[in-house]
Amino acid sequence: MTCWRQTVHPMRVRLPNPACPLTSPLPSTHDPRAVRFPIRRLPPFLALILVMAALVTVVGTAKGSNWGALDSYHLCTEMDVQSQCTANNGIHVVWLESQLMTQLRTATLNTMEEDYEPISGISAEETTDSENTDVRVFDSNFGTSAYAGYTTCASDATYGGSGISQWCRPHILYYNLYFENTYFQDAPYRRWIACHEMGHTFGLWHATANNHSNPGNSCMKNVHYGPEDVSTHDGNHLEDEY
Ligand SMILES: [Ca+2]
Ligand SMILES: [Zn+2]
Repeated sequence: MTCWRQTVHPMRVRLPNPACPLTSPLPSTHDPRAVRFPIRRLPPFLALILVMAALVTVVGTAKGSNWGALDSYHLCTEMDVQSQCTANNGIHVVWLESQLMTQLRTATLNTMEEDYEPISGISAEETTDSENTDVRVFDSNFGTSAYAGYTTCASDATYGGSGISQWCRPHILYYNLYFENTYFQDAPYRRWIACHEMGHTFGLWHATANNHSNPGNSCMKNVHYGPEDVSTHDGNHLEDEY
């Protein structure tokens, strides 16, 4: 969905699409077609109030709600591709099966170290103990109709927490080897999907305009060849939660 539409001549101003959420980005003031708000014509106190209100809005959208087991669609579910919750806390020890496709192993370890470890309150380290682990990583051929990757609760998972903080441990992270010779041959694709699936195990949902201040910057964007890194928004979100 395009969240800004452009009128025809002679005004050529961009107007918000009424079908879009209020969190859509404002038109850039560097864009000569954008409407410039006549703030300088307002009394100073009124201008100040408007600026403060804008700041509150920015802070508010930076904490959008794409995290946790928030509603009936985002719950800890055993062996269900729609499962969405978190492992028990921000400390993840991750076990990777020995026959995991080498390039997927590398992408997974890289996103743990480069994307998630630097986040305050988060730890993501490899373990050789498949039993005492937060996430088990597998690959298998699930066929063409399955997702390229997904996460779910293990069949022997322990459950805990309540409400938004509901968790299951261990999580399972699957890569679908149906795409071994297509998508998975592409390094940017591997970086995106590893960051994306690992984000799910930390409780992140897909980034949309409704729940993320800048979804286009997030590896939680649910598109192939999406961004390869954790967005500032999602990193801040995880710092807040853990
Ligand atoms: Ca843990
Ligand atoms: Zn996803």
